Amino acid sequence: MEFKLAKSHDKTLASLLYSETNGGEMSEYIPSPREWVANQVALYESSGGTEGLTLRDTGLPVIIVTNRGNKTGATRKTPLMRVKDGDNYVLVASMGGAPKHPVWYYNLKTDRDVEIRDETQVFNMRVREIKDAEERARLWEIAVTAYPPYADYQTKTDRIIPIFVAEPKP
Ligand code: F42
Repeated sequence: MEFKLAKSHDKTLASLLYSETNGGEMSEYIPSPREWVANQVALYESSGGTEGLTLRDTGLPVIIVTNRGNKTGATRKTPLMRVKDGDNYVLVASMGGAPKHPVWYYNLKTDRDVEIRDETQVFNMRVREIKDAEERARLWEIAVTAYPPYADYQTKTDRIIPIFVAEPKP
């Protein structure tokens, strides 16, 4: 019984999130399979960006990146730490220093158009992966200042943690 209630609530919430972010365009929203992540997205978005704004008890701010799945075409929503460089957002594919890139990394490589929700503000942006070593070093410093554990994550993995910058669409 409880399970059924939870499911039907999820469905309502999913369609709410869908209509909020896609303005009616047909695209199914598939929540993250990680419950704590899906819950943060649900709270953040259903409150219009007034609740669920930080990573657990760190007090550090989070944004929600909405993008398209590269195989399903579905709407995906990924909370990330808020790292700003002027008006741009820096997206760090750290996944806690795991050995593999997060799936959203491949989604953003395929479709560079994203929506970024930063609390009550929503921006349509386009991402580009940072390949230039100097540019990456500058943005990495900004990222580690905003969220110091990124430095530990980099020591845990052999991969170079990818960074995207999200810029306002031209
Ligand atoms: N992750 C970070 O990497 N960096 C951060 O700064 C960060 C901050 C953060 C703050 C709050 C919070 O709640 C979470 C935070 N996370 C951060 C975790 C982040 O939100 C992601 O959960 C994490 O990076 C893992 O991303 P992921 O894309 O690998 O997610 C997995 C669990 C996932 O959702 N997998 C899906 C699945 O069903 O297994 C795949 C979803 C998908 O995109 N599928 C594609 C499609 O077409 O729909 C196909 C993908 C393919 O290529 O096969």
